[in-house]
Amino acid sequence: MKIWINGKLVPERDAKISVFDHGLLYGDGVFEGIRAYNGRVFLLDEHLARLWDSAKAIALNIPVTRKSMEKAVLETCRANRIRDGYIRLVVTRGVGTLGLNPYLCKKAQIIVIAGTIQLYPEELYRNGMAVVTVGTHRNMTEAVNPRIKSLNYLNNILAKIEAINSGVMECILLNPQGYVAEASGDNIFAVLGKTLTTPPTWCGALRGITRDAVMRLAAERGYEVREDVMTRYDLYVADEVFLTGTAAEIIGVTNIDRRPIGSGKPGPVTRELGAAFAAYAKGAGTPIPA
Ligand code: PXG
Repeated sequence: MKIWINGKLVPERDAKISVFDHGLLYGDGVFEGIRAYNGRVFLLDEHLARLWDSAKAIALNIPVTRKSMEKAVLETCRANRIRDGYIRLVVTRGVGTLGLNPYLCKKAQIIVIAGTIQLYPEELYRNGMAVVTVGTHRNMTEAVNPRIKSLNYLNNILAKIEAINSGVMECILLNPQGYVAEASGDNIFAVLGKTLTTPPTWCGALRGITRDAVMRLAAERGYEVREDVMTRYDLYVADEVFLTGTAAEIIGVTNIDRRPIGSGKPGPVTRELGAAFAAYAKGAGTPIPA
């Protein structure tokens, strides 16, 4: 595998960063997870816009232009012969001292990895997934704002540990007020009749790029799409619940805290939007050069 690191493509064994990088020492940096479908990088502009916004929020200056970052992503895909894959774009604060001060870090480091990902086993996409709500709350918006896609994922990892320890693969995090925020690496939707509801970002949800795409596709298909405050009750009584994310794509949730959701199988709306998303993803995106 060839890795892009600071302007060069190098073999995996040479792709190394300093132990003084604040990305490692403090989780100080930002990232994106992006998919490629059918030889195209899906919604690359949207991912780069979010990366730049995350960087701005943590006062991190990305030392290249958006255009050259786009080139780095496409070049890394080309070098690894990616047609369908998963791209991890990481910007760290860079090498600094043994102290928090980010302004002492010389230069942000840019890393692009192009490989593959499978988040959940295929069987769960067919039959639906069981999840639990967990005791670890989503960060409050005035701490590390959940809208920032930062390298600091311990909050999500602590939640994920609780899920796995209770025998399921994914969890739902509530915000400090007890309202539904999102899953550990996915957004959440509930379907009731012809209405889709997802928590607003101020409740502690990342503005997911898959979330945005699904909201658009659902509206085009005549569903009412709302962002509204949600409690666990709204999930328990929904006809269908599904999660969205770049890595997860669209996956039905059929059991929450031991309550079966709807029929206990992925419902018709989840399947319709899953198919619509797959069709859209195949045709959209920035072509990877041959
Ligand atoms: N919420 C959070 C907290 C995320 O990290 C999403 C929602 C979905 O957003 P997109 O833009 O991808 O639709 C994410 C992104 C993993 C993993 O291994 C998941 C993400 C990123 C990196 C790894 O589960 N999800």
